[in-house]
Amino acid sequence: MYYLKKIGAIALFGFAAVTTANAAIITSNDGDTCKLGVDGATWEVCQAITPHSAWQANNPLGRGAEWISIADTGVGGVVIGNNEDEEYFWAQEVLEITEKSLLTFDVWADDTAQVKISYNHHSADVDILTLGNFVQDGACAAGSIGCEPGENGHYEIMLDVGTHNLFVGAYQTGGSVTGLLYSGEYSAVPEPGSLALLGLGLAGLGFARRKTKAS
Ligand SMILES: [Ca+2]
Ligand SMILES: [Ca+2]
Ligand SMILES: [Ca+2]
Repeated sequence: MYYLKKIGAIALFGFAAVTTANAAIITSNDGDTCKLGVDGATWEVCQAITPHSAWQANNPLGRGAEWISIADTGVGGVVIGNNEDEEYFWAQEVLEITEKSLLTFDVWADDTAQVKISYNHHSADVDILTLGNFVQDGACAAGSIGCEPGENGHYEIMLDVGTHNLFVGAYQTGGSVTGLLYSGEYSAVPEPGSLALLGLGLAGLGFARRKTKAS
């Protein structure tokens, strides 16, 4: 019986090591940096804004994300001019990845957004994940990426070890309010080596169970 407990403990330890390493959440509202979408603009702290009633509510997916902007461009704030040629502002997330990880990420924007990711800080090597959607409906873009519930862009991306910059750029195209909301998380993906170790632990547990039953 002691033998069984010992193997069970080893299997549990292996499982915990696989699932908890290198995990983090990413939200809009926790001291993010934003900059205007013009040449030479500098990064500054983004600010929370008052959401429009048509927008996806704050705290989508339960991680505490809130609507942000580079200025008070929410309900009751200033109104920015339309521009389909250039993002009004960008928000940035810096992801320090220490083990190969799966990033899941959801973005809402008024009126729409471009999303891109770069490997290494200030790298010119940028992958554009989504371009702006300039088809408008009653509230911001028609579909993804828009501001209403269900109009989010959704991403599931494997990230190699290193520093990655995730950029979300908001376009103002339909007048009135403008802003961004995003929520995501990343966690380490088990390497084949640790999966094999976990499998061995579980196999050992099953063997010990059978042995206990027989005796
Ligand atoms: Ca953040
Ligand atoms: Ca819409
Ligand atoms: Ca707008």
